[in-house]
Amino acid sequence: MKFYDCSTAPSPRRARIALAEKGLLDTVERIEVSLREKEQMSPAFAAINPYLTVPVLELDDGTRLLSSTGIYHYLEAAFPEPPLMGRTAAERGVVADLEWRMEWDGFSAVGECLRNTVQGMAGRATTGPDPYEQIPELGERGRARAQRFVERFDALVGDKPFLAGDFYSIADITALVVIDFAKWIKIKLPEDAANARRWYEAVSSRPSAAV
Ligand SMILES: N[C@@H](CCC(=O)N[C@@H](CS)C(=O)NCC(=O)O)C(=O)O
Repeated sequence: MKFYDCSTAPSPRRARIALAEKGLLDTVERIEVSLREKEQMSPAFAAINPYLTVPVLELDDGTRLLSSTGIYHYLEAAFPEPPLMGRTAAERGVVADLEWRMEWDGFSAVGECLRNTVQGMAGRATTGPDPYEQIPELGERGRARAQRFVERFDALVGDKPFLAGDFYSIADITALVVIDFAKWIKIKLPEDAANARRWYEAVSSRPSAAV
């Protein structure tokens, strides 16, 4: 398999962690796409992913998976052990609910703030080929949403070892990446968020978190 990666960007980190948890990271050919150099906008990369984003996982039969979600689903189906999306039907539903929350309340909030405020993203307020202008109010709204996300995260974890319960899942992966991504806009877990901090310590000390 070929893995189109960017070592500094949050979304490919989600796929990298999942690959590492499945014990597959060393088996894929990794191709670094420099977002700093705008390599994702090149015609060569557009032929690989017309949405101009990383990660991309290219399977041995040539099928290309163009999102973290697609990659999570493929890995879980093709390499079921260890499970990352729940073991029972109910757990799978709970993980999917949490994963959506992490995407929407977390990832999209931080991205909304960053893309609408950082000067280098002027005219690039969304990913992809369309040149949307920044809207400063959306930057402020994204910051407020991201702040609420970190403040509510402690209650979401509660006294459970992991977000979905007693097992590690893609929801933990996405949440870890979101919380590290939020530092880019200077938003951190509150000092007194004991559950969230205990969870963060546990998930970020797994070997997969450092890949
Ligand atoms: N939800 C998508 C998001 C992919 C995405 O937005 N990736 C960013 C890096 S974190 C990207 O490729 N950005 C390209 C750009 O900014 O032009 C996924 O997880 O695959």
